[in-house]
Amino acid sequence: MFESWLNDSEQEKISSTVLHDACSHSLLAGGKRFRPVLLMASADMLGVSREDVRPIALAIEYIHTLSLIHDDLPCMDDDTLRRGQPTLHVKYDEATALLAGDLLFGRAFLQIARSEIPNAIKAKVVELLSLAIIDLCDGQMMDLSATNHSDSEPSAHDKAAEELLSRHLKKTAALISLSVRLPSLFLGEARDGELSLKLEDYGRSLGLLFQITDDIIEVTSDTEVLGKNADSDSRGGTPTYVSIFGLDGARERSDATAAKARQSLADFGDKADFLLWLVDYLLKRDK
Ligand code: GRG
Repeated sequence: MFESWLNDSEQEKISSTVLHDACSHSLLAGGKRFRPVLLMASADMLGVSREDVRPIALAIEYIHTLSLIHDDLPCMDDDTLRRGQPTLHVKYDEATALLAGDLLFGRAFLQIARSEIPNAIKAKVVELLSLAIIDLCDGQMMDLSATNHSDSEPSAHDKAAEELLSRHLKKTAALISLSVRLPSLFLGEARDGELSLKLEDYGRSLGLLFQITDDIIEVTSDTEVLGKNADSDSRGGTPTYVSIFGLDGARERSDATAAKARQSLADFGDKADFLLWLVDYLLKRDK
């Protein structure tokens, strides 16, 4: 369903076919669509129509995709492979990759602005999306300056673990959590007030689980299965769950985080079945 939304989404006219093709290359390169799937699953659980959240699903995938394009740039992670394809600056050039990312930013907010979402909800969606983008930038900056604390430093391990958590809550969990949380805005202020914290808690745990399992498969999978260069995060010496806690420690943390995610949905009964299944899917994934 999301793929047809993506294909059918209104394309604003731009004169450069290169820029147009560059955006399509990244968007259609076969991402997992994890965030739109979460948004639709949350809408389904809450009884909100998928059609209502369609512009938000598109906006979130645009923002996620642009963050990947920028993340791969030589001034950031300097990566050559993404979604099983050459990264955008490798296939085109750096300027095109930068502009394609910026263009997707514009497209994301255009989707929301031109939608039929009631104005009060629209304003809240824009506010929460903007805060998530700020978190992404902050988390990315932490990522770029993340260092390995030397073992001789007192409480170096705790400090490293604290930094890791804070970095991933922003860089990875913010947009994932927001995808789960946004549909409840359509239920009205009172119901949203009751549910939003539980949805955010689930989303944050799921985002962390996503990152912990990402760190695990970076060392246990190979590049062909991953569709990106294996071990690319630890290449530059950036601390990961595996480098800090070891493989077994990271696995213990993924189990504990999965349990927390399941607990946050306890009040939703069997309506939460798919979101609960996603927790198991993340625990077992190998790419
Ligand atoms: C202006 C939005 C914006 C961001 C600028 C570059 C940057 C700051 C942030 C990068 C954040 C980043 C790359 C976080 C990693 C999140 C993550 C786990 C990505 C992988 O997501 P998947 O596996 O990817 O869902 P696919 O390809 O399947 O969509």
